[in-house]
Amino acid sequence: MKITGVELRRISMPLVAPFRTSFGTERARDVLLVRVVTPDAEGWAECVAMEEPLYSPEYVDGAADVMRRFMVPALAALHHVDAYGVGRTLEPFKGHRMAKAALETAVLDAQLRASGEPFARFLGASRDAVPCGVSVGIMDSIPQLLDAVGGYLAEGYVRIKLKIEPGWDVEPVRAVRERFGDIPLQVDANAAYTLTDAAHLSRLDAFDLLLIEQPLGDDDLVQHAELARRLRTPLCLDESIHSAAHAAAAISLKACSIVNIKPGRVGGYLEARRIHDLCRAHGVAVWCGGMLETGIGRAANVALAALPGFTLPGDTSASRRYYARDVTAPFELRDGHLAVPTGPGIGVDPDPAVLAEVTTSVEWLPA
Ligand code: SMG
Ligand code: MG
Repeated sequence: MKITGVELRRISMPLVAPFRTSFGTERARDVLLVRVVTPDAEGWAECVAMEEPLYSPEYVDGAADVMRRFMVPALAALHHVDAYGVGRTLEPFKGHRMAKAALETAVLDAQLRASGEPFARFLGASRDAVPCGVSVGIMDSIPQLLDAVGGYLAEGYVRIKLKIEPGWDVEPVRAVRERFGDIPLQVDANAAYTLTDAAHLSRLDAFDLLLIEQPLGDDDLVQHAELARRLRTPLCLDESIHSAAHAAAAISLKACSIVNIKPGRVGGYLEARRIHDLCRAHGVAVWCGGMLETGIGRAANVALAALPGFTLPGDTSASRRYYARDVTAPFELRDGHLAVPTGPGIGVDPDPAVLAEVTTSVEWLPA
């Protein structure tokens, strides 16, 4: 496959409700969609970089810039490109994994559409539907939180994740446990604590949580290992795992016993699959994280979540949990599950009319 050109399209997607985490409140996503055009097929992908560098160092304008300035020219110069070649070609450029992931995914989508193979089959999926959890933001009050959780449970979500931060941790968890009993429940701190909070965090042990996700800083692997020794609740890493090498280090250090896999964070679905394989071989459970994706990103995540090592429900919620109108046909929850797309490539297409309405800019980068 030779690349004809790459389209960078920005769309503005208002969320159905604000989503508050320890690092800020999302009200709308400014999404960068990538379309790779080849003579055989076109491929789509969604870049998960957020508007501001608060979850990770990447941000959406930076991702567009590094693609435009360095990555797309490097790929466009190749006489032949496939998904494996994207990673090799972009390796000299340090970091920028969300940008790399989007380009690799769009090339993989084009390649699989050309050969008629679904993403899930290419990755090695073993299921045709995946159980879904939902991530519940920090709220202004406990009654508001209980209403939100109650609503999601009524919709059928099989696991609840509560966002926590200092001042919003033990009490909301206790309230949810008291109201809803023995539901599968976990928490995510987005790096809001330090090791000096270990005694406080150990109060969460009383609530039989599935896991505590990323309590400490991104580069605090050693401290996470120490914290894991002091907690009964299993420790899961998100922001700290940028690659299979990081996952290997975390496992060796016993810094976590569970890994949240987000393809964008680790540079793409090929690296995500390597992390899955590594964790599975070590008996470390994995689950698929979320970055408030539209249907484009969600389709590929649901395919990944169907791999055999994804033994915990993911943050792969239905379209309506995020957007009143998705850019693809909406993903809908059935019995707590989302169906894995079966069509070639990511198996979904953006609706051109919706896309036209939400687009804020389009840039064509010819090869
Ligand atoms: O996609 O449902 C989703 C969001 C899941 O909580 C979620 N993501 O740290 O895991 C995480 C956060 C990162 C994005 S917050 C804007
Ligand atoms: Mg997280």
